[in-house]
Amino acid sequence: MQLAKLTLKSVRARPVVLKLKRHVVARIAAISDWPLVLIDLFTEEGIVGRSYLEPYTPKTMRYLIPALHDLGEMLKGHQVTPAELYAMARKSLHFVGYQGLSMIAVSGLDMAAWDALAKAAEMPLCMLLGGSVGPVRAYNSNGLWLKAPEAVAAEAVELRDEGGFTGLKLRLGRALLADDLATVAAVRKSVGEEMQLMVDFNQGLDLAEALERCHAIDALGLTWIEEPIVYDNLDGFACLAAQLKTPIQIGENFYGPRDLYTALQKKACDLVMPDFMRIGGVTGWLKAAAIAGVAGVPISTHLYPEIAAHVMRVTDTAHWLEWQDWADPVLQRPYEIRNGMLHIPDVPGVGLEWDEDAVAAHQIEL
Ligand code: SMN
Ligand code: MG
Repeated sequence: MQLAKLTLKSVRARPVVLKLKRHVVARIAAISDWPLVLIDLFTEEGIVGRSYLEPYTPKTMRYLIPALHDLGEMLKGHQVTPAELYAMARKSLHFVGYQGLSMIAVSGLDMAAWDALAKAAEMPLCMLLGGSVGPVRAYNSNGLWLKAPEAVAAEAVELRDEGGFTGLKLRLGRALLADDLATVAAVRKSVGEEMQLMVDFNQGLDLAEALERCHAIDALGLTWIEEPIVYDNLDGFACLAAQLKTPIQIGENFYGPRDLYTALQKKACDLVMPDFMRIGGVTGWLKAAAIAGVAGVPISTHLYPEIAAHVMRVTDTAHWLEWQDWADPVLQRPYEIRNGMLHIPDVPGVGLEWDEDAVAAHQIEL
């Protein structure tokens, strides 16, 4: 079989907003409406590559969508060679800056390009990357926001039973430390000692408060403590990582592989968890995962569970996949979870196809 050459014809990006079943309630923000940018990368050969971006606030789509369309215009006529498209797209935004929305737009384009290429190769993306189709261990991150301890404990049982999960992530950072402690205790009681529990402060604390709170939970056997302080305070993270025995987890705010490299050099964390729209899509992930791999640092994924499952199959130090079903309402075939594992469908590409009726129902005017 020969891998057909593909030529980029155009890029279409559409804004949709979905209602979250369980609202995000974190120290730093509350979210009830979840924005998705649906990307279709059309080729002259008729193959369509698909990806989505989750930019947190619907307004952001006003800037992101024109940027994606501009990249499509610029790259029109170019062969769909993801590593080259990634480099060209980044360079075109060099003077604006490599981070922020520039990287987010490049990441969306990159993921759609890889999907197109895998479809042309008639194999699941994980196989094109040199791996095999198989299960990927996931924790459920669909809820457990800042609610009363008893409500969180009851929801933990619900989330465990959504797919036989062996790991759950709860959010901390309530006004009173005592309420955070009561929540962890209540969840332990409801789901048992065997369950792996991750906690995420969503950058909500200052360093002094983080030291106090992290020490207070350090003996609870938690799998990791995520982002207790603002994401770019690497010196602060290094201070926390040096003092605590629970692993410190960061990475959802790494913009590109070099941020991961810098964090490891500064000993700012024990674990890393890049996000696909910030690390640079599949291309950025592969570069970042190589750095984590040679450093021997376990790497987990942030959001984007479908693309995450494929790359985790070829990631040396693969740790946990973050499961969130938030894009499911616009997918023709949501991924399956069984026994705490995410199952990659054995279809060409990533396996993302839009349910166009659902898209029409949720598309918004910007
Ligand atoms: C998160 C994810 C999605 C929305 C808000 C916060 C969180 C995580 O940081 O790690 O899941
Ligand atoms: Mg987080």
